Amino acid sequence: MTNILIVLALVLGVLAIAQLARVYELTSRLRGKREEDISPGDNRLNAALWWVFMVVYYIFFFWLFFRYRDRMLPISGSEHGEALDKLLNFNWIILFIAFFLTNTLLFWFAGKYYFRQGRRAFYYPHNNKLELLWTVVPAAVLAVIIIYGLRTWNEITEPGTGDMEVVELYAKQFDWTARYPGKDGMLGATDFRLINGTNPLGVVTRETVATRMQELADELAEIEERLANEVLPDDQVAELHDRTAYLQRMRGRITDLRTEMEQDIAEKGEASPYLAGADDLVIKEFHLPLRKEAKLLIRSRDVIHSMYLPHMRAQMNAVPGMTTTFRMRPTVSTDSMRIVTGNPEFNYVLLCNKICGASHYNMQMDLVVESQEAYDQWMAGQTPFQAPAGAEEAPADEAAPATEEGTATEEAADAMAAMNEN
Ligand SMILES: [Cu+2]
Repeated sequence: MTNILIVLALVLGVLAIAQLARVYELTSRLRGKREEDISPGDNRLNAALWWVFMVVYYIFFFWLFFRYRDRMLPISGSEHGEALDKLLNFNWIILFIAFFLTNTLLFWFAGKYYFRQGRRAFYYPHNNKLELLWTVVPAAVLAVIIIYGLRTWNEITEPGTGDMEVVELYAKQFDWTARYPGKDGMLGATDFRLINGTNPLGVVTRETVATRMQELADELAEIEERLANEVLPDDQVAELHDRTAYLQRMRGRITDLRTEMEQDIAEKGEASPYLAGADDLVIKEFHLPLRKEAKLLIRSRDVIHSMYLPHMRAQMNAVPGMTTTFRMRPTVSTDSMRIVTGNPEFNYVLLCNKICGASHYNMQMDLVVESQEAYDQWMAGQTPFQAPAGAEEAPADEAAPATEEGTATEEAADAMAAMNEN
């Protein structure tokens, strides 16, 4: 109700102003004054208003600047972030100078050189010195900004050496998953064809390959049975045949993948990435040790996302089909940042910074930066992707243990053979 009243008041207000303007116009016409006649008083008033506008504009600018200062990001939580902040502040100083210089000139000229009867404009068509000045100075300033920016960027994106904490950040619509290399310090190979409910990142191990084969075989057998025993409408039969063809293609590709895997294992032995996946940690938590260099490997399952850690001043696109990287060294722990910001609830947050779909806004994960000891303790409490043989809880129920792999494959082959006869 109040809203309707406000809208009504606004509409009536606009109408009243329009009517007043009309009355003013009519009275001036009655007084024999033409609409386009502008008195020297009008000109003086407008010129003075330019000055007033400038002052109000600057006051408002500073008010906004100080009023919303606390909404800015706190100090950087990472080493390279300090260099980036310095670069940004340097740019701000230049921007402020250019802003005040150009705006003051704009208002000054408009306020000072207004129209006066009988006063002729000064004819000043060209000045080489001035042209040179306003070309060379901005060019030099831009060159400094670009060189300084490139140098900072090169330092940030250097590959880095020495001991680094490797973490994979996997983006999909609409969440993040982290993967740690586990005890062997090596991330396992991945393939998107192996993605299923228990293997969200498609980690390739002998077990996950066997599981996926079994899944395909099961579905093929189920379709086979339906086609044999049920009376179905034609379009559904066609659909099931399409599905069968797809599943068979998929099985062929995973068979290729298995061959590739076995060859790699035969060549490299323990160093093969296909043997490194079982102890990986695939988790919905993101921790980093304080002051240790971290190498983030960023991947995406579906569309382009962006790994964004605003408090760390870190951002990198997550592009399907490739791995992008970002190297950084956290220098402020979560606990310290809570003191710095005066917010006991503060958490570093990993956001998606590409509009990637309907729930993009909610695609986030907390980052905990803690001491090496706390980090090691947290890490020790995590369950590997595939619990070692003999462990109580197997993360993937259907995953056939390595020893039974032969059986699973045989079953799959049987099912396929049955399908192929169709
Ligand atoms: Cu996203």
